Amino acid sequence: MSGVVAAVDLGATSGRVMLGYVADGAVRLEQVARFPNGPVTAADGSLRWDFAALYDHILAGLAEAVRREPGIASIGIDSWAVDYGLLRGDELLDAPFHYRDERTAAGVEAVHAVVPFDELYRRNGLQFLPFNTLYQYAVDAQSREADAALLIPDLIAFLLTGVRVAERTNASTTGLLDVRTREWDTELAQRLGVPRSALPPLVDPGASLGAVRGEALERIGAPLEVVAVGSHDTASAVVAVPLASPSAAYISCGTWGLVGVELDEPVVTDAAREALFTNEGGVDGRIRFLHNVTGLWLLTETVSAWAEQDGSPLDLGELLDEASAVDGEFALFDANDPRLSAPGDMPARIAAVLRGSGSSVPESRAAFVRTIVESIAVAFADALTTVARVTGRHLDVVHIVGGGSLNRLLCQATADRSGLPVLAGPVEATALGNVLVQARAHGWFGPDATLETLRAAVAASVPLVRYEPAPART
Ligand code: LRH
Repeated sequence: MSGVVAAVDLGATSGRVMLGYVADGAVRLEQVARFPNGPVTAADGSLRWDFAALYDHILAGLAEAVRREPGIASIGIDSWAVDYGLLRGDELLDAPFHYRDERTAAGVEAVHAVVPFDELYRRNGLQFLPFNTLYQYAVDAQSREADAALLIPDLIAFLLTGVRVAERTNASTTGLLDVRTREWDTELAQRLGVPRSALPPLVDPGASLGAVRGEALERIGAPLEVVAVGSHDTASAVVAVPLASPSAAYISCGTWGLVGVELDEPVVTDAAREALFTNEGGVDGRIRFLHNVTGLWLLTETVSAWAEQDGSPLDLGELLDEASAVDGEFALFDANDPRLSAPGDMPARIAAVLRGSGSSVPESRAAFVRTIVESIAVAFADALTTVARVTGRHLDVVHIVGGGSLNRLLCQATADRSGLPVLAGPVEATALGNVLVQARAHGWFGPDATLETLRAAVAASVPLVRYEPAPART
């Protein structure tokens, strides 16, 4: 069976509108629009998203999608996790905060004073990340005045359809979802003073949310149905990882590198908590048992700081080629050092982290890039060792999907440092997962399609690049 859907896929550095064509068990994407995204500093100094611009790009992209392909069956929306918009009446109160805004430090203290972290982990299964939504609510006075808090994809779905829901995979990143029942933990919310308005009715990927209406309908030009997908981008990406067995791990590599495996049940042991592993909700009730590694953020921020110094753009591809040619010992740093998480002069910060640990700072830009890539690969390899230890799984391959799958240096370094073969691709895993969940909801994969059916479609449609690990270093 065949058809076409539209995917709105928003990452922390860029957004896309794609058409997804499904026919005979295979899938193909066509990019309709791509637009920049990123933190903006508001007049009060806070770090926010330029949501008005983002929404405008989405409407323009969807209008173009309809113009190119009038037969679109539905729209699905996914984005980065944890961030939300507040509504009063039907109005957005303010531009949503960016999760890298530093206000959350006070939120962490406030939450842990009421519910200690080990109890939180047993309830919500989330690794500690200072920006998890519950910490943001704790310092967001406006959230008490709002009559709804909607995560970014749910907010967009609301603006399109008027329907207020919380899609479950992304809701799992708020910290307020019970890791076992996958329902809101209302008792936890009450203890933390989170208003009920922040807990809209939950829906699962595949649910129909209704048709585009009002001003959005005028802009888009067709009353398209909005279908919930794995609206957390990582959940959609994991749908499109062609995992062949439980021994396969994945790294969804974009701004972040999300390193983990798929499980049927959560693991909330002391070992998992201490290893900083999270149990996020996947599509079809699966668990995304993974660790957040600071990923390409380190590279993109470095390159943009250099471009600013030079007053002209830099070609990352060229820099990576030069970095591949650098030999010898590479200085390494902890990619997850919290000093590297806010936007700013990344080369200076990495240099400070290197010096602080007694390492020398590479002199050339090529060597600096090599140090970044190797440091990310070391963090990936460590997370793979840990996931094998904590789950008791033997791993025999790691898939890298997302933008990082095109970074040959990173893929090879990950293979070398983990000792596992790397299968790279698809690059657009997130949009593919978004498209495939919609397609399944329309019945295009038959009545009994599982995630394995969808992954078989990816395997049949996208060539993967294999990187063998180099013989172990001595
Ligand atoms: C990746 C991602 C990740 C979250 C972070 C906020 O885009 O959604 O899974 O931890 O952004």
